[in-house]
Amino acid sequence: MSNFVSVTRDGGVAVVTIDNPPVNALSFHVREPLMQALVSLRNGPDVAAIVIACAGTFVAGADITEFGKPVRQPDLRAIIAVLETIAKPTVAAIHGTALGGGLELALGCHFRIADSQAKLGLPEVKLGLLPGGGGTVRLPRLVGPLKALGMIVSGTPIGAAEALAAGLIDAVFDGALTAQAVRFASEMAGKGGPFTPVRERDGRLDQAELPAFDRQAAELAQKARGLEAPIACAQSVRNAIALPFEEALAAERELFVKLVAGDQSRAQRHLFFAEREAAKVAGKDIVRRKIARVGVIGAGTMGGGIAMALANGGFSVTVLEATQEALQRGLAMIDKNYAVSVSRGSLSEEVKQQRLALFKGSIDYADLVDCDLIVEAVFEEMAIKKDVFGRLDAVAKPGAILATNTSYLDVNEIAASTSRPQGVVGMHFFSPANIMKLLEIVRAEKTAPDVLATIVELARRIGKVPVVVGVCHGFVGNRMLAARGTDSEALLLEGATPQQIDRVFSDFGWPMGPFQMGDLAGLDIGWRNRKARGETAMIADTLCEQGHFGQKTGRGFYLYENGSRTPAPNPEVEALIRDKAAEKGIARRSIGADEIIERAHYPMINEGAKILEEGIAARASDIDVVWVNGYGFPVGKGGPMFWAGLEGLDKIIGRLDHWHERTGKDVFKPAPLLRQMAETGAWEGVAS
Ligand code: 3H9
Repeated sequence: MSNFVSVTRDGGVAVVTIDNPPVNALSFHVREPLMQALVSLRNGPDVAAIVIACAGTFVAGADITEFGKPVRQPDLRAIIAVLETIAKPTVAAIHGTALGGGLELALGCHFRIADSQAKLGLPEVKLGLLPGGGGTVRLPRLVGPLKALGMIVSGTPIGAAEALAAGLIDAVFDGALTAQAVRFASEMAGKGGPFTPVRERDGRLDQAELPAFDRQAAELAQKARGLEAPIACAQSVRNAIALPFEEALAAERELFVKLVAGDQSRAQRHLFFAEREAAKVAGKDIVRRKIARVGVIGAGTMGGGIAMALANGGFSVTVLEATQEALQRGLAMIDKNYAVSVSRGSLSEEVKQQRLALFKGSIDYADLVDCDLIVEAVFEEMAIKKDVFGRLDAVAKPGAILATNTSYLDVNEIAASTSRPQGVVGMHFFSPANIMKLLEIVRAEKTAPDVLATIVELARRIGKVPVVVGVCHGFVGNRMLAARGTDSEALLLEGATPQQIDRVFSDFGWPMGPFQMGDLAGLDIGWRNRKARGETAMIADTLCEQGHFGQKTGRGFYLYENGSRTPAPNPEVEALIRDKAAEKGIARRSIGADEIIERAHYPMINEGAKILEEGIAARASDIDVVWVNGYGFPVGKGGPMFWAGLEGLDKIIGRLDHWHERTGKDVFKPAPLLRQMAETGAWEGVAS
């Protein structure tokens, strides 16, 4: 008996219960007593069957904090090996989540039964890994190779009903699960066996399926965009079909060991913990405000998306617009967006109707009087925002939280336009707001701690990844984005082309490069911002002056002929770049990928260091969470600050010095914190 694993008896059935909160990870202190319990029950003369159950939730996987440290025996594979030597029926009783090593443990049992709400999956790929406890070789034996491939490469868990239909589990029960498992186990014991372990069930592994399997695996590999884990997952499931069990199992181990020690998995594990860390705000015991009804001001693209995100989290939403016409247009767009989800099969008609029933439209501020939270998403201009907040101040009930969705403006100034700055906070959603995960929560000078804590909790409830940031122009994300783009035009003038720069970005792992991105978002947006700040960008400004705003006008840095969304090189842009370079007397030269990487990415890291210095972000890992979830920074590189550690801080500082000397631009001047961290080795902690 241990604190973490206990054994009780119910007639001839032994129930082994794992209790290692919060998620029953298979830490060493669980594995050791679990192994002892199984060994002793295996030969126990009066034990007819064994149930493995859990307190709280079924096992959610190996203990991720143990990765990268020496493995302490018994490891999970040894435990499963012992399970498979047990001749009596073994039953996993699954409720909550059976994930990763948890599902692998269950696959070591003869039978699996589950609660109807249970979720089962092998999400290791999301940590840059493959299932390393035999999951890739056992799962295909139960559900078939193609289904296993889909589950393992996506990492997405399935529900109990689907698991039953696929053959992963043997029965679904509602109510007292352990009692059902005991009944099930004694029934099986009554049948007398022999009971076949999963490893010996080869019926569903058909060599003839290999060509179809390879086709599907090749498609998945294309989508992996430089990530090693999805490829390794597919290879390992293929081994399950092509190799004898033991050989396939050994090959899986080899791949796991390689991945777990690699930079990509380290990066993805860093992000797993970084996201959870970012969601913790100081003062765990702060009482949150109650949020039931929310208001959203503005039903344009952003306001509509925010309203949908909130309704998807179960909140009643009052959408406010300036005119009936704008309101109807906005509500119709929301309806249409849900209809698209229904047509794609990701939402049922019934759920769509439930969501729509949560919306109420209005053109009268007085209708916001019941709202506990009001999110403003109107035009990005200080005077307009202040006007809106003045009106809100007049109608909102005491204690209501007033949030602005500004992406650049000073939230302190917005808060000061009300009589209750302590109730004002920034909620910077990313477009499309109903899809994108990131939520920058802007803590203004006077934002009350309970307001902040309430919004962080609400963000989690609506499925967002929250990061608390301080007030500055562009907050964490857009401020670093500006730093990333500072030298883009110089690169063009000195010899690079938009397509060359974009290719370097996609080879790095970005979903797209900056010029494709600009064309997609609309070049007029940046143009308007630059004009407001008295800034210029020679090439982009010229395109805008000619009426070329990117995809929406069919022409930008690229050509989009006949409504195509695929960018084609634009010879006129290339000519424009050459002309402007000649005008400025710049001799164009060939520019390599390394130079593009460093002139775009190093200033961004430098800006990140300044953001830390100023306390705009609390931790380097918060910055990584912002960039991975809001801007598509490649997960396999762990975010800009983690990647900086991989790249080497000394190298980065050396190159920043070099470019600072050559260009005189501030973005290249190494931040004191960067130098300090390089000297003290403190960055090692950031990148570990
Ligand atoms: C694996 O199994 C490898 C094997 O194939 C091979 C072995 C040889 N370990 O997410 P939450 C912590 S790889 C350690 O906020 P929720 C988490 O950090 C693993 N810690 O809760 C947090 O700590 P804190 C495959 C873990 O209710 C606390 O638990 N499995 C682990 O929103 C609460 O977490 C996975 O990848 C862990 N495995 O969601 C599943 N899991 O409070 C990973 C969680 O100090 N886990 N913690 O910040 C999850 O997806 C979610 O945690 C889960 C619960 C859905 C289970």
